[in-house]
Amino acid sequence: MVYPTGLEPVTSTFAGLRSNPTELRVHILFDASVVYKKYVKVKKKPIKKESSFFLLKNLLKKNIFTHNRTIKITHIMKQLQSIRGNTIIYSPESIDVSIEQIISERFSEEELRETTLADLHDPYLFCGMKEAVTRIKQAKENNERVIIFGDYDVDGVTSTSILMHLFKKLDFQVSYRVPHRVHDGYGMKTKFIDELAPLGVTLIITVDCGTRDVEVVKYAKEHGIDVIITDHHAVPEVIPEEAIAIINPKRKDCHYPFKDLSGAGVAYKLMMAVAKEYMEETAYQRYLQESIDIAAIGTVADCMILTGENRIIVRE
Ligand SMILES: [Mn+2]
Repeated sequence: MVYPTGLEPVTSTFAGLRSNPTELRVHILFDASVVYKKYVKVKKKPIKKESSFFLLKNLLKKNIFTHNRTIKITHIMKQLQSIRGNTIIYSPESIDVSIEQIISERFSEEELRETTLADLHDPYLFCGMKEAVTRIKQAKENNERVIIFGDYDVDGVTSTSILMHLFKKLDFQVSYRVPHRVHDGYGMKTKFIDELAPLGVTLIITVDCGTRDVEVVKYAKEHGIDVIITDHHAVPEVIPEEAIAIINPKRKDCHYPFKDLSGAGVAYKLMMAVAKEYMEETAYQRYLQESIDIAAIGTVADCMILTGENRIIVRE
């Protein structure tokens, strides 16, 4: 199904949907807020304090979005819910019908196929995975100081913790750096290199960020620090070629079969590849199962679509 720009399916709230009907409310409001944001962006209007739902209603009145699906949302709302302020109340008898309806409209059979941990793709399908693992093993051999550089949001923090946990378990000399949302902002900065180089750090592994940090990676290299990037954000024209590896499913030259992993999902894939090097099969499988909860939190918090590998991560 093709959606108009800005109305892509927002599906994370489907987790636990069947058991918890209140999820539908969240879901519809979330859809409305996507429309709202898009509208504000397109029209460059200042954000008013109206609820996103009323805004959606106004938008529909103005016929700005005439796509079938938007109309369907209002249809569902009218049919099943009464509206009081920002709260939508719907009749419990008809809820299952609407959930089925939404799910069948939004997903193909294949996307909803039941899958298990064994269905996770081989991490080596990622461009750069081999180079990353080789460099990480070298860091272990030389007892180098390694930094996991993360992000301040839930996806960034869970990504950081996935690799921190593994590296500590494997006895690396490892620590982490998560930027401050207000004081530092998103992504790597040269000031972090100035901070980390004197501490003898020789390897930085980014999680949930780094794909755009061309200058910083160059600067790091000049200061004796290698950088491995793991990220899931959009890939710009110019990428930090001087990085040891750029593991990002959105790279055009990366043929990894699932493009919609969260930062935590990508960190989990690197964890899989590194853990495999140091663990027996049983211990490895147990470790994958133990750490998948953290990846699930990052996946849901970053509002990733719940199909393919994301579905496995969240279900398991
Ligand atoms: Mn993220």
